[in-house]
Amino acid sequence: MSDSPARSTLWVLHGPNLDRLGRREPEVYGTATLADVNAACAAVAAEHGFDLVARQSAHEGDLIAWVHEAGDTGAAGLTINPAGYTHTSVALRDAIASVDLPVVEVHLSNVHAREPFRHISLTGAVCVGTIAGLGVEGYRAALRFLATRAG
Ligand code: DHK
Repeated sequence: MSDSPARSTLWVLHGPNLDRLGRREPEVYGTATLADVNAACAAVAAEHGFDLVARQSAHEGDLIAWVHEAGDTGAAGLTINPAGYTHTSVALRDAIASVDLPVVEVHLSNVHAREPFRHISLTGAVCVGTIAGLGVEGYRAALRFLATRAG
């Protein structure tokens, strides 16, 4: 895992409150910590010969800048859990649409089985696809898909 971009990188971006995984509503989000999620992603990336760049922020502008950076540095693909911004952020959606980069949206929980406001994703429509409800396995599946697609 690395925090600086290089060629042959896969990226994973985590939105607000995901730094609290493991102790945040574990009945909804599970018991894996963010470090566990990133380790699982790094393992899948390494299996396929990629470095992983993993970052988390509660700030919309950080996520937007990192989407641009992933695109501008030639990343092979990006997995993003925009968390609450999924349902609110036109700006993050526009950032994803602005880069020439395959992006997969992941949610730990099955957002479709939750409150109606979580049924709408502004960001999902500009992603290659969305995985929801599979917990950490959803990140692994997204990384595998992006690595295979790039390879
Ligand atoms: C994470 C969040 O923080 C919520 O705001 C989303 C998503 C769902 C998840 O399931 O990973 O609604």
